[in-house]
Amino acid sequence: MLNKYTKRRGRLLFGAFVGLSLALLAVGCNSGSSSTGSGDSPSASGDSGEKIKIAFIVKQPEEPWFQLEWKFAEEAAKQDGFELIKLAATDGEQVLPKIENAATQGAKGLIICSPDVRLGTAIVAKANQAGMKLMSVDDQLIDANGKPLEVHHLGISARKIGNSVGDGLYDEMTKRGWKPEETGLILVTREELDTAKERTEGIYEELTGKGFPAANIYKAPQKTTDVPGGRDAASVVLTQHPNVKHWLIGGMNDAAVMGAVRATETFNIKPENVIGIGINGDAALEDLKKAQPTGLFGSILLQAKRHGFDTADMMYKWIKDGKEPEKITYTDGVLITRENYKTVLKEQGLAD
Ligand code: FCA
Repeated sequence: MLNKYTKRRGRLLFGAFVGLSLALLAVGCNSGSSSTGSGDSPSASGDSGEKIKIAFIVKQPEEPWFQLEWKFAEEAAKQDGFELIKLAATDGEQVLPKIENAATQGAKGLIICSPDVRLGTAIVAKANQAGMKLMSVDDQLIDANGKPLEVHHLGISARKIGNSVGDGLYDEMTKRGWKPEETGLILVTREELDTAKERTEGIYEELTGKGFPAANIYKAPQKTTDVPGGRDAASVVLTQHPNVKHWLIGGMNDAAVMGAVRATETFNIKPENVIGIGINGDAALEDLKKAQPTGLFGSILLQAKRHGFDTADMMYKWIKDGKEPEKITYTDGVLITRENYKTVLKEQGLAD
């Protein structure tokens, strides 16, 4: 009887010891995590002790613009102490699997520039299902009816930036003394993407508003949004209009305009008869740096840092402190040419 009692008490004591040890171990783990210096708390990271993870999915990883966005998002990761998961989804089919991949890796937030914005509803559903906060960057997500979704977004003031391109083209055309009736505009378009449509409409309205003849504006729809896509689209226009004396070129970004400039070279049109102004300030730099001027006159330099660093930093604060980002943020840009690009890049912290 005494023996039995002692045994039971022994078991109880052993149980209490194990329980206490486990509790101490748990405390130990938690205090260990808060001393990692990452600044994340167990509630912020979801499970105790892990760094917050944020996924950044881009549609064209080969485009310098998206490399810059990633670079600046990395800077935010370093500053804030979160882990950045960089993923590329180059076509619509890759989008949902890449989001799943991010979720499996433990991402608590997702920033996306989708190769197909019409997947908006599915992207929102997938992010919700995975418990990830969601922001779109550059290209706004839309629903099945083409209506923008209420997803936190950071993009460019597309129409205004298009207006700046139109303004720059008109200004340079006037400086060169070209007659509008002897000048054509190749407008490389991508109308299925809203931000692209707004940009090229902005170019169109600015030029026609200044008196440039609408009849001399030739739309060149691009099949792919890269340099070859711009080149092929422009080649069609150049073939159809061999008698135009001078050419202006505009499009949704540098790649589109660079492609069109390359096409004018193939058609043996002299650079002094071509004024191309891009958007982004990325691929265009290649031409601006060349010793001899090409038809690429300039580009509207966008604020890649705000698109990469700010989105990632906003996402981090949203996850960690529950601080919701602005619903919509629009950024603007500034014209760079051979004359000013070095100074402007330096001012913006983008010089090599
Ligand atoms: C779109 C374009 C990019 C860049 C960005 C701001 O995503 O494809 O080149 O202009 O908007």
